[in-house]
Amino acid sequence: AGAAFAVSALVCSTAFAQTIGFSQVGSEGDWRPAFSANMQESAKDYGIDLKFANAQGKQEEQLRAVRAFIAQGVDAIIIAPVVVTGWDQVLQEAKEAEIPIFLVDRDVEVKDPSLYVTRISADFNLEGKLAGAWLAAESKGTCKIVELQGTTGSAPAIERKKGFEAVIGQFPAMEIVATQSGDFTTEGGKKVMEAFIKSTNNLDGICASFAHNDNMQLGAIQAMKEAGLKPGKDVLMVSVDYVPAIVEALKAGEANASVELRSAVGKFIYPVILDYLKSPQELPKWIVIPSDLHTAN
Ligand code: GZL
Ligand code: ZN
Repeated sequence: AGAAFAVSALVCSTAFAQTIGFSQVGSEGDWRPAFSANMQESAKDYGIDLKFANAQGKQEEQLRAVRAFIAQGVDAIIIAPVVVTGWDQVLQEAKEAEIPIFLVDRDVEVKDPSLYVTRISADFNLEGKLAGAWLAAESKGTCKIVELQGTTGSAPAIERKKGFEAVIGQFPAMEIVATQSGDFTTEGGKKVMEAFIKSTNNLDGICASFAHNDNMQLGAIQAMKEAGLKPGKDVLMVSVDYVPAIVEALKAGEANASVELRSAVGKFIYPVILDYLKSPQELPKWIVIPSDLHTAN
């Protein structure tokens, strides 16, 4: 009877979904909730039982969630790591438990890249380059820029800055004159822009605002309007994500450009994971999801 029970249990479990744990950064801004909704919705299309954990932006919560997934014995774990450092230990524990790790959206810096199967995400460095190239063309290579950085230590903040600077660095008269983190939130962007308005005498001589995401730019737009300035006219406004609220601002002439970051990415992510679970094999360490720049017109 014991053996029969075990066999039927085995048949039963494989008949149902793969169980996958997903440790999500949080719900800051407009892009992340859209990404979360897509991951939860599209999991059903792939017969995946998705265990969703929202860390509210705290890495220790992500580590706790990953350890819980390991204890549960899920088939795979997906992580959108809030910052790039601090992951070696927990990924090592997943490896010892023989649970494959897939990175999405953001990135980690680990000594041993075999600690995760692959990373499926956009190319943040390219996004920074696209924003920089658009601004260089728009400003004809002369522009003093204020920069609203994303979450300190996060891959998008690090790489968007690098990409943007790689392009504007080719123009001697393009320069970031003030930079500060607004942590990817609307409130954070508003506070940072209020500080810039004060420190530059109402953005005197400032040609553009480059924000690592649209939510901080939307906060900046609020701050500028409250100071009687004209975002999109007095100051060029370029950011990343292309969320609905920035599309409205583009239409209203209060923003000028946004690089689209795809949020409907479950259809890229889940097939890779299911194929791997069916037959594990070496995968490229990074599978890139395209981003494209959109302007007002
Ligand atoms: C980038 C993603 C960023 C978005 C922000 O893939 O991690 O985090 O650009 C979000 O809107 O906060
Ligand atoms: Zn598009």
